[in-house]
Amino acid sequence: MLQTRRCGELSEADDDTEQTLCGWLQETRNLGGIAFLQLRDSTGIAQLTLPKKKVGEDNFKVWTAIARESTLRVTGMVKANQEAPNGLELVPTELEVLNAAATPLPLGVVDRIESEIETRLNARYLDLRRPEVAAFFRIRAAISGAVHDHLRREGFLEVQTPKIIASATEGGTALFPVQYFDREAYLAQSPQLYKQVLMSGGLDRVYEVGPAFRAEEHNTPRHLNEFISIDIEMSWADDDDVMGVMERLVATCAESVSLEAEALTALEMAPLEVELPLPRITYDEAIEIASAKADIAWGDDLSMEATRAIAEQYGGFYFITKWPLALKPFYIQPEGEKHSRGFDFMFREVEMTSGGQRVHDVTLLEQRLREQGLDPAKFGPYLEPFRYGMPPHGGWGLGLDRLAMVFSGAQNVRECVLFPRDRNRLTP
Ligand code: AMO
Repeated sequence: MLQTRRCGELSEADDDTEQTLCGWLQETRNLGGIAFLQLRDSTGIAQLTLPKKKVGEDNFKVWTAIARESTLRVTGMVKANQEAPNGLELVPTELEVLNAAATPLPLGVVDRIESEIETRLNARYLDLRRPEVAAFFRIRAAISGAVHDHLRREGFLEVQTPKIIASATEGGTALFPVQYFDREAYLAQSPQLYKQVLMSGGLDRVYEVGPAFRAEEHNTPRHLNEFISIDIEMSWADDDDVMGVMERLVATCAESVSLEAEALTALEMAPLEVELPLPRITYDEAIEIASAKADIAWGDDLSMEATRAIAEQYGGFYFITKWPLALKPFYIQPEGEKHSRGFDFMFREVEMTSGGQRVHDVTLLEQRLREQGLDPAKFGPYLEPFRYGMPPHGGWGLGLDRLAMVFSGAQNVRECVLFPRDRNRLTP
């Protein structure tokens, strides 16, 4: 390694030892006879103290003129100093500029001025140097780790399905076409049909964490054109069973996030508490609650206004179950004439997940395709496994980006995505 300690790792035990640190020059305070430089890496900040007499006139001049956010490698003696942050300072004997930062910076790293999110995303590499921005990705990684651990513990097998596909999964719109040699193909909107085929394959419980692409025109704080979808599919199970997996998974995520004390502090965020079981209200009940506050009738999709009214009663995470059949995709199991075994999982007014019990009877599935204006002939490879022994099954799809957003208290999903893809953004 280029360094012997990381900046945030200097401790009393290092007093009077020679150490080498690497990091970004955050700030220089030149008082004439002495200067203080702050060196930062992902673990924290170390103070470099430059007494002019000790480091020499020439070094002093050169070292105090280095541009902010340049990368440095510094060697020197560590000294206890009550006045230094963390009670320690390093007096350099050698200081090498590894890479000088040009000026001015496209985005301030320590400046108090709040920059627009678009400016920040354009200079994401600088934005990420701020601990309160990096914190979003520590929370996101904690959630992602918890998802894998939890689902494996519940016996789910991790799978990967193709992202270049021949036909739509979530209805005909919102597909990105790609040129596949001499044919037209599409980017996958969801692993939906593949994960169902795997149930016929006898894999029983599968999960996938992977990208999903939606050519939607939406430009909201919750929508992306590329997002990470956490999908499960489970055989011999109904909607209730997969909602159970969902709520236990969210409780595990909450536990993992609560261990990220530093990130939560940087975000000024109290950890979310999840107490099981989570409320389950039916769509019919939801409409009753919402219609008192919003202009809405049975059969309508739930607007933000409607879900806000429901969230007033249910607060954090909750399920809305048994949606009208007409509002759910063809693969969701009907219940009675008008209802379905489809559900949404919400956090306040934000939809986190949709899922349900699936149709496993091929005649009904073909009928449902036709009812939704889709041609069963175009779904050949998807329908075939349903003719040769398909178990009853259910599953759901959960947006990792939205999960990270609510667990980190972000107001915009883009905060929790390194390089978001939205209606206007294709770079960086
Ligand atoms: P759905 O289309 O509701 O369901 O997507 C599931 C979850 O994925 C997330 N999500 C998005 N996140 C960010 N930007 C978007 N544009 C976006 N679209 C969806 C949301 C949403 O709840 N096949 C079904 C799932 C299933 O039944 O198993 C599906 O894809 O958090």
